[in-house]
Amino acid sequence: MEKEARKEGEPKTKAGFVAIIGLPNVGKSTLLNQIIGTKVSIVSPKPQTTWFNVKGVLTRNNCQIIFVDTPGIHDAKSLFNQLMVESALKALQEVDIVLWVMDVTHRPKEEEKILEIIKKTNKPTILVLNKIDLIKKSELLPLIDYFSKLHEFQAIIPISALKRDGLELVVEEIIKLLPEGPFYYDPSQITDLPLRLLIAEIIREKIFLNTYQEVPYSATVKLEELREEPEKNLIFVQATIFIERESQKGIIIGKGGRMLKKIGTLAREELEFLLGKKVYLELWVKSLKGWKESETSLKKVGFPVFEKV
Ligand SMILES: Nc1nc2c(ncn2[C@@H]2O[C@H](COP(=O)(O)OP(=O)(O)OP(=O)(O)O)[C@@H](O)[C@H]2O)c(=O)[nH]1
Ligand SMILES: [Mg+2]
Repeated sequence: MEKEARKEGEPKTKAGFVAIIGLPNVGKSTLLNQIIGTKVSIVSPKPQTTWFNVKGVLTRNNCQIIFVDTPGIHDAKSLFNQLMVESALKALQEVDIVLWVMDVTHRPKEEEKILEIIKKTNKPTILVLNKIDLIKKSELLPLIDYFSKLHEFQAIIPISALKRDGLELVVEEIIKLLPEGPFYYDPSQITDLPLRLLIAEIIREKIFLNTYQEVPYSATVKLEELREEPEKNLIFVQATIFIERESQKGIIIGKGGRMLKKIGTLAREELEFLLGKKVYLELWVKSLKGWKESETSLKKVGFPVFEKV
């Protein structure tokens, strides 16, 4: 997060980091993608979809907002889940502004758990009440009233990330709070996620969307190869899906290979859209017992545990 000093005579710019914080499944990644205008962080109806911090950059005129999407904060028992929550808390420490996203269909008491952590940071915080498309307008005012009494927020903004309702207000409020300073990223850059990791994440999203119970939480994707084949006019992608138990192989591969084919087709279609080229996607499935249980094995499966915020 090093800044270069602004040179004399250059127009004044504003730039800063914003952590998107909240419980799992409240719509943090959806909000980021909708604001940025493209998918940089994967989304699913299941909690704990996001496993590490993902940055999305919005540059508009003389302002640059760097959003840090984080894993949902939850009661973490395993090392893996602790790493997830730690990265969210780390983001909270390092940013200029906090965007607390909550789900209006949850009980307010449930959501309130996050507030203690936010209060401790002492940073300007905007509360975003998400998923207002799911409730009646009359239910909204009491919620705003309830939360406004709990803490002095810079703003409380009801939105529907899914329907793109209220997003402009969120951006405007953040811009008001941005510190003066030079841009951190080239305005053409929209994420810090390396392409290899983004591709692996897109494949993981398809697993998350198509498998159930413990399977989506036991599977991770490592990109093994990414190369252009100009003579065939396509991009060759090879990835390994690591699962925790041999018995899960059957589920990921499916009867007659149908599940793997479905995951592969959905991922390939999205990758072709993303890369603007035909993609040949080859997926392998391997079991690696306890891949979530040590930092060494997490590194082996390509999980970015050692990445800085
Ligand atoms: N109806 C409705 N659904 C939404 C809205 N925003 C997000 N969702 C849905 O909520 C689910 C969770 O969205 P995510 O963006 O993955 O939530 P998250 O907070 O990033 O979740 P984790 O990464 O697991 O912490 C998905 O099914 C989204 O489509 C919204 O405004 N309205
Ligand atoms: Mg997420």
